[in-house]
Amino acid sequence: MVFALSHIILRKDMQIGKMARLGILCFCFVLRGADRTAAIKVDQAGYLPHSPKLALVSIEKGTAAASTTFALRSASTNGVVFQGKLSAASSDADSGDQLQTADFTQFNENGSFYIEVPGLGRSWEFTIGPDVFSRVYFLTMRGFYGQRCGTAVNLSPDFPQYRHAPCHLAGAYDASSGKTGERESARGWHDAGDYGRYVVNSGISTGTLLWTWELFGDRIKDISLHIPESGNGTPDILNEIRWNLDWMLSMQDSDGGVFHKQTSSRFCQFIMPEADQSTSLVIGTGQDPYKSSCATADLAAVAGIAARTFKPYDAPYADKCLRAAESAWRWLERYPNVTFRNPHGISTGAYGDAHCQDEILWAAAELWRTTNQPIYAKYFVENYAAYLDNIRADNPPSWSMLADFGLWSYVLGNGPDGKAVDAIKQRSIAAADAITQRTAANPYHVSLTSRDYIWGSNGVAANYSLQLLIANRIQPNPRYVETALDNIHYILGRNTFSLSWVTQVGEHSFQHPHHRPSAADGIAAPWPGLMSGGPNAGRQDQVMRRLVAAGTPPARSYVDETGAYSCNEIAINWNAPLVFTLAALVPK
Ligand code: G3I
Ligand code: 9MR
Ligand code: ZN
Repeated sequence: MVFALSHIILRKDMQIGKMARLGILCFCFVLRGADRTAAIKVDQAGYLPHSPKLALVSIEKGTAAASTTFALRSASTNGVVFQGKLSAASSDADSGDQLQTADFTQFNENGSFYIEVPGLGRSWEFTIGPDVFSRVYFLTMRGFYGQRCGTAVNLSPDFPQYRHAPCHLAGAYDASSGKTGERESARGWHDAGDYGRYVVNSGISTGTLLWTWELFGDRIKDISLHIPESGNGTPDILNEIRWNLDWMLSMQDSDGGVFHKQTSSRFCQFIMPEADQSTSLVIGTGQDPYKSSCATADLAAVAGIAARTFKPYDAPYADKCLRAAESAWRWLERYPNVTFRNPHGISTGAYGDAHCQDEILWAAAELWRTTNQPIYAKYFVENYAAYLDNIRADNPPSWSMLADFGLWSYVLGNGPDGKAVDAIKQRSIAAADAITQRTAANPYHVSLTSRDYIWGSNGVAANYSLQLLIANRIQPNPRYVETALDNIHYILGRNTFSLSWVTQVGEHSFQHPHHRPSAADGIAAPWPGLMSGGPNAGRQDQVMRRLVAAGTPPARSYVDETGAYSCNEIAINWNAPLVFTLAALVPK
């Protein structure tokens, strides 16, 4: 052990959990003499051939001289396959790191490799190949299956230990819904590390996945997710989406409005889903009309997309979605401004959003695209201009801001208003150009600005990639795709912690998500395919405030601890843009 210890360079200030530390120690002990160092940062899934391949090397404080060379070695033979010079150092303001670049773009052979820097150590392993992201796509998309509520879940055959019994089957109306009595509780995805289901967050997540199908279906249509529906003739991504869409549809009241969320009254302990015996309450606004405009518009948009994507596979279901979307729209005509705050006695997530006009714009665009009806086109054309400024280089979509989705959908559907289309295209390209330039200039090659290290910053990074890939549809540009890929490299290990922020991806992935099943199942490793929220300069939980010093640089404001929900929870709206981006990167 002492021998192994001396060969591991773990940054002293790196905040990782005890189990992870032990795991790394044992791992390195087995691989006698291995000297993996967090100072060398690589995408631990890997790199695509014929695309830029950069590793980053941080200069440890107190080190006398920076290294000057690096070697790329084969993971199987340890032989050197490529050598190069490290770049001059540059400083990264957001992490405080001094970074040198190891550029091995020229090396284009497939295989498994690691980077070695003389005097410093070696990196974790990674792969070069055309399909390096296929398994990550599979795992992250299958992560949604693991979040299924209302049914037994079992990640066999590859992860048979990860399973839970049917959960949250008891539903009832909360008084805030204006109704009483028992109420269905069926299907849907657990939102995050908690077991709530929230229509607003389901909206962007499900919409993003439906767009994944629409934009990249040719790449993913044959990828089996090993879910109960696999093989039924419908692509698995749509099968998985439907599980949540069914729940969203069930949240629609008979007047067309949609209740905001279905959760227990407060967050449960860290127990398995089936052990949470609390009632899943349908929660409303507490006063007439009880449903919220954001939730209703989110359902209108998502069911509006589903009405076209499910049509070839299940026409009656597509019709059902369309009727739901249209009745939601009619409700919004009467109630465009009903916002949501947690009613008395409810303390689960609020997903409170003071502005629902952006969600309504999105619904209009999707309903126009599906139906071609003038009523939706008219609404869009009369309202889009106020949102043009929303398409910027520092404002990717988020659960509370869906205007971009509306604007882009209108363009992707070849909207007839030339003036609108030109303006949206122009903004989208200008923003994508600026994101691309900024990312290239950022020492970590991540699109995040200093102000983007908020709750769910990894989701922000993934949504920058989504924004870039949409721009690439509008005006193809390989630099947009490369930049989208840069954010994936950041998420999968090319970051200050050298940590892959997707569970069970890479040799050095985070271990302690704020995720109840991962903490309660008695298995050391977390459930696979889930992305951490990531650094959050806001430090909005007690564990972060205890373990991450005030004044810590934003990109370093992270700790791999279960209790640190403001930086280490997982959530469906963060996994979704990751899935979207990965789908663009898997081979056709
Ligand atoms: O946008 C502002 C930014 O302008 C400002 O500079 C920054 C400073 O802290 O704050 C940013 O807002 C943050 C916002 O997230 C960004 O989306 C808020 O501080 C922060 O409180 C807010 O956090 C939300 C969190 O719930 C608390 O309400 C997260 O977005 C949201 O993802 C998260 O969602 C929770 C659900 O409530 C419950 N289920 C789990 C889920 C994930 O943690
Ligand atoms: O587990 C909850 C997580 O899903 C939420 O994002 C977070 C913020 O709302 O709250 C978590 O629950 C904590 C609660 O807010 C305070 N007591 C401890 C709970 C578990 O850590
Ligand atoms: Zn459940």
